[in-house]
Amino acid sequence: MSPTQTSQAFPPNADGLVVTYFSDFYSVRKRDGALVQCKRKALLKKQGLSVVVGDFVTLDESESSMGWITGILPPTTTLSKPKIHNISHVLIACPWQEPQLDLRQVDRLLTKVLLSGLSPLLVFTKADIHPNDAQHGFTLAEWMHYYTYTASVPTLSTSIYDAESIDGLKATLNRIGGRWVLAGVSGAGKSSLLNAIDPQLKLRVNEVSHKGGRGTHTTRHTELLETLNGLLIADAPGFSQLDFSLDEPISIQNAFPECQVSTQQCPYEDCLHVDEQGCVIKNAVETEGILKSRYEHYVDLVKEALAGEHLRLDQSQKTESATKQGKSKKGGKAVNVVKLNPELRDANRKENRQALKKLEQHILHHQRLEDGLDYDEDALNDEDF
Ligand SMILES: Nc1nc2c(ncn2[C@@H]2O[C@H](COP(=O)(O)OP(=O)(O)OP(=O)(O)O)[C@@H](O)[C@H]2O)c(=O)[nH]1
Ligand SMILES: [Mg+2]
Ligand SMILES: [Zn+2]
Repeated sequence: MSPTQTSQAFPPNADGLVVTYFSDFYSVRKRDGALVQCKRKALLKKQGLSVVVGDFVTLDESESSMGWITGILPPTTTLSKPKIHNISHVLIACPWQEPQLDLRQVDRLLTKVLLSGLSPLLVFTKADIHPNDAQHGFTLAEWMHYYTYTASVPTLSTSIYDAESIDGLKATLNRIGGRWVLAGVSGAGKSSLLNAIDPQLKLRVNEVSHKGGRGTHTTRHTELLETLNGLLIADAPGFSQLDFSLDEPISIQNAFPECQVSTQQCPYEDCLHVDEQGCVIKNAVETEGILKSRYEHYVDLVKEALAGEHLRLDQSQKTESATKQGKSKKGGKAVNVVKLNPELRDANRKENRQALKKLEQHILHHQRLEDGLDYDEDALNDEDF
């Protein structure tokens, strides 16, 4: 990383940028481009401040052999999986084949990215493997068309064996600029893509297991790299599930342009477009260009957000009744409740809790299956110094 390129990205009061962590140490790129291995000052730990890749930090370099991180500048953006701060763009690597195309995962990722205020670029990787075969009803070119024009997401396809596609990706990244992180399942070809963009990076890659059709979690740590032409981009371990803590189910539609309509068109002001009778979006599925599978992914996310909202509601009611004696549960804090269909609204608490428990178990089960038991980036990142 050259000094000039690195320092351009620095806020004036920062001494360094955390580019990765390993074992007990954080690697910090300084203003002059030099790399210094650092530990976190005990005071930061006492204050509960953890250091994350992408953080701008202040340093104490009085010891010659290593540095100490003394302060962390407030991040402008945060992403929890992969854990990284201060990025502006997310390159979502979606393998067309090997591992199997998983558009549910793509829509979850896109939602998380968009609702986090970051900008996505969707890249279908491994475009050399049977691009004209239909998957979930469409060829690669057709899916690209759908995501570009209906879902309004910038979309590219790449193959590491096709120099033209890599040049196209490089040109797009350079045109957009900013600080990037790669996201996508293990084996999607994230590290391979970075090696193709800049062969000097020499990142480790590994074959997708033929038996399970999954990646092997080759990349174990998130690392912010600078490519030959000065682009800051982080490689990250593959993951399948995301920590979703969505505030409001109604916000999910902001990530699905197909599900946005004016209030005149839908009979309900805050329509979730899930179970409401006469909802125009529900009626438009398949008939007017809203793809059934994409709508299903939307509904899944809304239900997940609803489950989260029920939990929070339940918890806040418990707190209210515990702290405000004599006040009925229903008389507690006013909560902005979204409109539910009568079935959901009338379901009793016990049923809700059972449904939520099932949903949580389902999510946990898939997370454990897909993440692999040996992989826990959070645990790795929570090392104490
Ligand atoms: N056919 C084909 N294979 C590719 C392409 N890109 C990557 N691969 C292969 O896919 C496998 C996985 O690639 P990686 O780059 O290790 O994937 P990753 O997303 O970094 O995986 P993790 O580090 O485990 O998250 C390797 O065997 C690569 O050679 C591509 O464009 N076409
Ligand atoms: Mg990798
Ligand atoms: Zn509606």
